[in-house]
Amino acid sequence: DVRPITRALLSVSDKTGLVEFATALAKSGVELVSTGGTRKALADAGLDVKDVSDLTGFPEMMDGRVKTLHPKVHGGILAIRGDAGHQASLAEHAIAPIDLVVVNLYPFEATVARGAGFDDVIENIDIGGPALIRGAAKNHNDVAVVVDTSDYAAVLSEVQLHGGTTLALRKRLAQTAYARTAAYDAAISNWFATQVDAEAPLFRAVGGKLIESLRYGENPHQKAAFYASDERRPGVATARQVQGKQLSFNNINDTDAAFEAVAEFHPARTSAVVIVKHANPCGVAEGASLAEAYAKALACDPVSAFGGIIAVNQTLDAEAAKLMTEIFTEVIVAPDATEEAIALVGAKKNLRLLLTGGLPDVRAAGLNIRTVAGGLLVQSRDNATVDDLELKVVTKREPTAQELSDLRFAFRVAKHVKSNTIIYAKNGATVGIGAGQMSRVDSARIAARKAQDAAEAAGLSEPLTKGSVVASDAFFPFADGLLAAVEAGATAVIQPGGSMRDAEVIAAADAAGLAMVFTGVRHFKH
Ligand code: 93A
Repeated sequence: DVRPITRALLSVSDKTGLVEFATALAKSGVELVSTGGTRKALADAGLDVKDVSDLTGFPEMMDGRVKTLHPKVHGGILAIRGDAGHQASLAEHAIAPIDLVVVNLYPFEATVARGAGFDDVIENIDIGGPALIRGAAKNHNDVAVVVDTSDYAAVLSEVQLHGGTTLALRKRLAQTAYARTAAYDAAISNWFATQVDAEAPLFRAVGGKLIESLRYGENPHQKAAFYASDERRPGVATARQVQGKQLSFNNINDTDAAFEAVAEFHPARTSAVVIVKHANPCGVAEGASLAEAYAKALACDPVSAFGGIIAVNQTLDAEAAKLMTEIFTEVIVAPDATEEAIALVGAKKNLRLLLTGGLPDVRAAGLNIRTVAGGLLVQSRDNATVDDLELKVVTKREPTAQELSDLRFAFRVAKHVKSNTIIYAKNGATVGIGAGQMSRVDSARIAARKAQDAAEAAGLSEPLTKGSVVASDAFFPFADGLLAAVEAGATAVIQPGGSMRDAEVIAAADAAGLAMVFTGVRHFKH
């Protein structure tokens, strides 16, 4: 698979190491062909070098914009050596084969970096160079391509050792070549983006692949765009939108919160529904069916659920879809949906239906990134799950089996609610959610207040927190938060533990006859 080099085309902007390389090639009997500046540099060094114009029969024209763009050049590069038809074409059109293409491109990136003006930058977009590189790399079976001065040595050593280049080297060079043209075009498109939109460099800084520009950000005066970063994780970034208008920035954020939360519930174990509003769940439930789980989730806070986002952990069925279309909802996101469910949702033109094709793995590693002024904060995802935690009973009373099941449920939900979080839960459903308060006692009170409201709306005599369990995303620093939960009627508690005053909190739990378990793991979310 060694290919001798008879003829080389050299056309380089960066002339580092050029003369030495070309001299060595010439010594090995290689015929040199070059474009204007490169030819001059080689001729000045005393080398015998042909002008590309001698090959093409055309002068370089239009200020050099057209130099090598000619069939005499590209035919010589692209012709398959072992193909009789290609060989006949070479002969018919008197095209000389080119076995080595040495090109480095107009310094586009450097031109942008030195702050050159628009026209100057445009002139530094190389057209002929990438065409030479891509052609030679495509035909790497016969042709070697060098885009990086640091590869001159590798080519020379093979020529000296084998009298030509090996396929292994040509393949490696082809890969390098396409990496270069890809990066070059990316640099051009990124620069163009800055000319179209002043905020583009900011967005570009986040990396990832643009999914779409959004109409606006969190507020209408903010610009926004949506980027993909991990195409393997099923979720809002990879979902197929079956119907409905374009998602907004807030829709995407809320849909993500809902779907990541519902993924905590294994679809083989239970049907689960999460309803999200303003990035926080306002109702979460599991049940024997999605319809049952939805009804239970909705009952937690039907007022907030209006205009919310619904996530389910199983294939959306008609029974659930029918219930969900009864009130105004922005988005439904599901791993999949039956034809019947899709048709039912279809009756609501504005309701978006997203199908993700699966559930994300809650235990998977991943990154969580946010901006701070002038910086980025990066952390690994919170991939802890209550299923993997050893729950330690710290009170005199052990939780009953039902309490334990609800405690696990509540802690699973707490992970997905903004801190400080207090969750009241009963029979596999949230009955009161306190989110995002600066004081844990306030979260406990708000959650109880919401449970009271829901009970009144449902015409119940008792608040739903009566006989519930309570979860806290972080430890109770004082007994007061726990006492607020007792007052609301909770009978069992799940929390990380680890406060300086754990003893005081445990004593208060014992005094109230509560069962309390520690998880040893905290689920802050801000
Ligand atoms: O202006 S171009 O896009 N048109 C061409 O046909 C062409 N062929 C080679 N630029 C072209 N090149 C580039 O010229 C090469 O990529 C290289 O960067 C440069 C070398 O020019 P010179 O040999 O005149 O210094």
